[in-house]
Amino acid sequence: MNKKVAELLNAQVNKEFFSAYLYLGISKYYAKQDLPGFASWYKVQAEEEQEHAMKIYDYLLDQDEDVTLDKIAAVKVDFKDALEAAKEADKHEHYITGEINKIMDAAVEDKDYRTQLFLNWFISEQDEEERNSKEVVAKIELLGTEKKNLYLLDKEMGSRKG
Ligand code: OFO
Repeated sequence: MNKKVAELLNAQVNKEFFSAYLYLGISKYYAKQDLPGFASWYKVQAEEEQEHAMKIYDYLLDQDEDVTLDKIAAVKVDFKDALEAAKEADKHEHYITGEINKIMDAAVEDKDYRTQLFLNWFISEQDEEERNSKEVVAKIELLGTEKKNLYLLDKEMGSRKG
């Protein structure tokens, strides 16, 4: 594998673990706001992000590449309101999509067809994740951030299993 592609994939392992950490912080915020459904939704999301990190980790090792496990940066664990927390997640998903696209650009440039095939899964996953995070923001915007308004949405959020 080309050095640049391997380095970008390696950095993405850290970014996916950071995403897990970020979502755990958001989950913690909602738990403290007595919104267990929201807390559970973001906790499920945090678990998914760890799976993403491990997918890339396994791919690198399968390709006989090395993996460095870098420090994971601290995340925000407090927000102004439910909307700010949901927007943080939405903004982050757009950032991650950009990072995945950069790896794809490098793989295309290197004619690394195997990595392109591997990354296709992440391209569709990002499409889904952007849609999900945008939907949460839109629903909170519709209902407003008062806790009594978020009560029904909290029940719906809590039904997410994976
Ligand atoms: Fe790993 O998909 Fe979100 O960040």
